[in-house]
Amino acid sequence: MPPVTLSRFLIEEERNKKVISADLRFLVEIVSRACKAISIAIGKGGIADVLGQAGSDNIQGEAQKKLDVISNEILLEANEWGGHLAAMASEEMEDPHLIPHRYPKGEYLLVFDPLDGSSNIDVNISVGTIFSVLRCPEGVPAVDDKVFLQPGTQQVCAGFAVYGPTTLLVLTFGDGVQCFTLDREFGHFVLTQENMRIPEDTKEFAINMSNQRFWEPPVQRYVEELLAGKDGPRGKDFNMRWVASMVADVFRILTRGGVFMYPIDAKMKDKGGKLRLMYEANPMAMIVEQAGGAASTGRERILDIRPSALHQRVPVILGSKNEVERVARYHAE
Ligand code: P6P
Repeated sequence: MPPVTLSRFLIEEERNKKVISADLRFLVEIVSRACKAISIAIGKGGIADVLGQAGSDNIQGEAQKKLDVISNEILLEANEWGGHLAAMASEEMEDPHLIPHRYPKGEYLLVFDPLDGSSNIDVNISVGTIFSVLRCPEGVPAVDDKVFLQPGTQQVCAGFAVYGPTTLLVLTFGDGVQCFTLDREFGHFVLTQENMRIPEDTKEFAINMSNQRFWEPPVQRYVEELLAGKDGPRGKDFNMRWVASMVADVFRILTRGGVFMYPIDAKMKDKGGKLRLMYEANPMAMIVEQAGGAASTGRERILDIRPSALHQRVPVILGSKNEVERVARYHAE
């Protein structure tokens, strides 16, 4: 049987399973082509002078890398003419990008982190693109940031690309999680993993240990028990991984289990956390739950959060269900 390309998979999801609309299928095709273009831009590295700082800051007050700006532009230009979107929002822009009047508007909202983990770009470590698709509420007086403020349970699609040894595209429409690998020879994405599942137990955790002194007691207790290994209350040894690219850590967890934590800590308590709800935590939470995992702030299910701001930050504990539930239990005690 010939390989199932992304296009064929999407047609069959639309035609046979009625899981998606023609416009949503088109949206994902466009985003996948933008991810291909980003992969090519990143792959040029120092040869094409795309590394280093852009000389500007984003809404988060973070210095933008040239590739942050390039990736954001690629996604905006790829999506604004298609007639499938009402607006877009991005980590790299304070306000939503409205569809220019010269183009038709559609029913969907696309929100994305165009280049997640970009601090790893200059040291050649995997980075990625994370995106989330919502429906634009009908009859709104104006399309502004308020139309994006919907809980993660309202997402109709979530996905991320990993620009690593291979370029991958992980997708869910709420009907399981699929992974596609970019065939660079043909230039299309091919289905390589269907219905990905996260083991409910794990021996591997991911956290930035340099923040340990800032964590709240439940996270201190949880990580101390992991570090105590088989001599401690967990009775088994654990391994640790921290790529500092959420897409890479989450893909590893989708592949072999694990728990990823970016908890609230004292040095960023006023900001609400490190990771952003709308275009990091929510899409990853949908994907992880669709793969049988769990995603919590430690105190509530991430997908239930009612957003108050477009660039809102939240604590994130996600991955193997039994570990996430243990961390939540420690917060409740
Ligand atoms: P730290 C990348 O900047 C990111 O948003 C996530 O991809 C990643 O998990 C995290 O921040 C890394 O944060 O503090 O370890 O550099």
